[in-house]
Amino acid sequence: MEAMDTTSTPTTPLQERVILCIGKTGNGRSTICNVLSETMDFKESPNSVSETKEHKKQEYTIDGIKYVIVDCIGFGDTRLTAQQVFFLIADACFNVRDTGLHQILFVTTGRFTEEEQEVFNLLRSTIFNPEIVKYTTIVKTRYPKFRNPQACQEDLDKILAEGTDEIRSIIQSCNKFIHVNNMCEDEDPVLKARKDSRTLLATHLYNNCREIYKPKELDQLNDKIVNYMTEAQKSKARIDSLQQELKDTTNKNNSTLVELHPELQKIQNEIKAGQESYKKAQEDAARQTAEIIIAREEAQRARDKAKRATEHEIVLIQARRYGGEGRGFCSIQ
Ligand SMILES: Nc1nc2c(ncn2[C@@H]2O[C@H](COP(=O)(O)OP(=O)(O)OP(=O)(O)O)[C@@H](O)[C@H]2O)c(=O)[nH]1
Ligand SMILES: [Mg+2]
Repeated sequence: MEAMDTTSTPTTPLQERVILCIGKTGNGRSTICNVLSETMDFKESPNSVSETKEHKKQEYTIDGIKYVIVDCIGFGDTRLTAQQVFFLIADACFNVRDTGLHQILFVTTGRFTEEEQEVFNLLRSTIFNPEIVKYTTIVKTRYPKFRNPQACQEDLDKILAEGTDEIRSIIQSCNKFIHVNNMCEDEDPVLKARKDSRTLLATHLYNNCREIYKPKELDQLNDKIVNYMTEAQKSKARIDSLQQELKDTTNKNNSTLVELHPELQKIQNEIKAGQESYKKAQEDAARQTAEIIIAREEAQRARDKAKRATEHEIVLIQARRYGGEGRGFCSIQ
């Protein structure tokens, strides 16, 4: 898959080779830059916290060849919009417009997510042109069997077999697919795996990445970035003004509240007093109602008793009148 393109020219031995490291955040871009340069110049993220906030460009002489290594911002960081990522990647690419570039190292963990496909398409369609695939090496990190060519081939076959047509077309169109395992010092104290990964990458860069890719799209990218920046600046100005407005409104509300505070307190006290007196009135009414019910029941009992006494008296009178003592009549208590 040797790159052949009219926009490319072979590199002379002393000419610098520009390498762009692009990939999803946390996939190991900065680590690859360290591995290639045999330094720790690029900050590696210890956990899932994204470390590379803007692209970093450093020059090195490796095996007698001058390399310019560019560690681009990672995509997939939820704090950045797709547009911001576009701008940041495009900005890094625009940075190499004078020299052109030799190779993009597209760093992946092998699954090739939709996001990775989107960025890949962005590179092909907007930032560069479709020829970029010939200058792109896909680097799969965290592959423990990276030293075993047969295992690497089987892994690649599996990715191709399980992937969509789109993924297959991306991978097959690229310059090469390389497996590495850049373990940190805790995992591999003598960093042997990093040394071996470096040998693989450096050999590939030396042998297969000798041409410079400098498409006209790189010059036009400036206009795209300027337009994008205008939009970005407009959005930023709008956000700043909204934030100021929010701040002013909050301050105003706070001071109004402070002014109204004694008045509010008075109203609150009145509401509270009203609630208490209503509660007391309800309790009084309930108590009075209960007293009335009890009084009515007592009156009813007294009336019943008087009635019974009267009836008893009548029975006694009738008994005396008709010669009996009332025996045989019901007795009323
Ligand atoms: N085992 C193993 N660990 C790796 C490999 N590559 C990277 N790491 C570790 O993964 C973590 C993230 O690596 P980075 O190089 O910082 O990732 P990045 O893509 O630059 O991430 P951001 O800049 O944060 O977006 C670090 O702790 C690395 O040590 C690998 O191939 N194998
Ligand atoms: Mg990084």
